[in-house]
Amino acid sequence: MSTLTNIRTRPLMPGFGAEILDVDLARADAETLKGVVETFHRHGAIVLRGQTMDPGQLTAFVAQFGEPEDHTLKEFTVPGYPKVYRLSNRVVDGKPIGAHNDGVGWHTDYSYKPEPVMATMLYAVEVPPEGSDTLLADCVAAWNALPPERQQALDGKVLHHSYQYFMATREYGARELSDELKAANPDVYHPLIRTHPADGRKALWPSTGTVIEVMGMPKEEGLKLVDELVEFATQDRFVYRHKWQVGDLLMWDNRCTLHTGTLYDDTKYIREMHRLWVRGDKPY
Ligand SMILES: O=C(O)CCC(=O)C(=O)O
Ligand SMILES: [Fe+2]
Repeated sequence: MSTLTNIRTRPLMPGFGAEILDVDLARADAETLKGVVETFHRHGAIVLRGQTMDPGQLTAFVAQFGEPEDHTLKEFTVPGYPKVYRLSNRVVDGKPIGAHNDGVGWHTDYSYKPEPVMATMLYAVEVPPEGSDTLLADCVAAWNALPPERQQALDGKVLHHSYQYFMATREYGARELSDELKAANPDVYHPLIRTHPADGRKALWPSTGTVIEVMGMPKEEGLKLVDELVEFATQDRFVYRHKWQVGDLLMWDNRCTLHTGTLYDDTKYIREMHRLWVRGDKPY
């Protein structure tokens, strides 16, 4: 247990993440909210359980962290709340209300953009009794665990990310992009090793899905390297597994983590999560 700010926390993993205790976000005062934001920046991820937040309250809360970011696929946002995106297998009047299995596979969000989102927030509206855990990998710990000569060989490498490639090839929800989406999402280049602006800590920052090459390496060899690094960073010793309950709010810092959703029996259960994003800056 720790009381670094005005709020009580306990680590999600040794050295990574914090569960924030005794805070009701719907009623929290400005001082408490400041403590929540500070805790987030220090720990890479936060969890608050037992919350009751409607889409308007979620939008107001995420704005404490920065500017809420828009979502790429507008059809899955909550009507009237453009910053709240639904992840769900629920179908209403024959139409899916959300993206299903959107984040299965290790990745960091919006990596196909010049300024990927800083933070992702998920709020559990309805969850299956089993499956659908969300996993977070501590990429600072992964970087620190690499031998110095390996660190030296990797530092400075640049990854080529492509939304078009990602959407055409992903296992769940692959689709051909409209000309409009293609034009709005040109390819981008990001460092493999990312520096956290808050304190200069470095993170191993590969991703799967959007990466099509490592600059300066033959394609196949580069992708093999990325796969190997993702595998390294997502070993159990670096991973926090979140088991969902209704009312949980989980938020992670995309600058220093990788994450993945996991499958569940979607013929038996309904899952509905509300996702919000906070704008980020250019990785370096
Ligand atoms: O559904 C999950 O557990 C993860 C979803 C995800 O990756 C995302 O929303 O960015
Ligand atoms: Fe994601």
